[in-house]
Amino acid sequence: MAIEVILLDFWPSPFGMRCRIALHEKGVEFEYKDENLRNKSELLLKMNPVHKKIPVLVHNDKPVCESLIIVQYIDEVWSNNPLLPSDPYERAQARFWADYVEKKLYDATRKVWTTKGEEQEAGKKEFIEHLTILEKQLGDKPFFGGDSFGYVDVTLIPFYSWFYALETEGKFTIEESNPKIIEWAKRCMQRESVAKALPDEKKVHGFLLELKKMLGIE
Ligand code: GS8
Repeated sequence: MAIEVILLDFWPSPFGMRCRIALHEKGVEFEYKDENLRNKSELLLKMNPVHKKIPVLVHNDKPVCESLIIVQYIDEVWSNNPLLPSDPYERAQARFWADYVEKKLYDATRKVWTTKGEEQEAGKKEFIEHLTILEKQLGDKPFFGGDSFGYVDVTLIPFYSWFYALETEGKFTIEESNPKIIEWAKRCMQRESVAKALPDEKKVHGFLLELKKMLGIE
């Protein structure tokens, strides 16, 4: 019988991590395939011919692409341990904040590690501004959706595995500006689904240094 669930992924990808966390949360068994993005597999090109990017969830031979769409799909197919709230208004709010993370955070992280001097300072400022807005939204709740771990947490927590690399490259400390985000991240890390899905922060930093070399960034 064909493997029911395959995840085409790349280990340092925050987008891939979202899908891993969601699958772990649901207790879904899956085959994990780590792609070489410089030499993409036939399967990846076939399953995501439009963007040719990971992550791709292949469910019964049918692909689902784009991490946030994949997480929502997982939540709908395996309905145990729901990630999105059932109330339509609450769902809309969760989607709004996931969309905020999506639109703002990745680009800001890139500015922190691909630039230097004034540009890097501006990148750090931007990144912290986004985290501060998210921190306000979190407030005193344990998780973004309240008492239980959910969709916005899944969307944001993968970036935590990049914090050490960003802090080292950017020479700053996120805890100084955003202590509540760090507390929240540590809380998320206590979940098996998250701890299993996120790579070691030093390994991510090593990867980033390699990437910088490859891109010719000093
Ligand atoms: C982003 C996926 C992506 O950038 C999502 O799934 O949420 N919006 C998409 N994937 C990257 C690796 S992570 O940086 C990728 O597959 N890049 C390969 C390429 O661009 O050739």
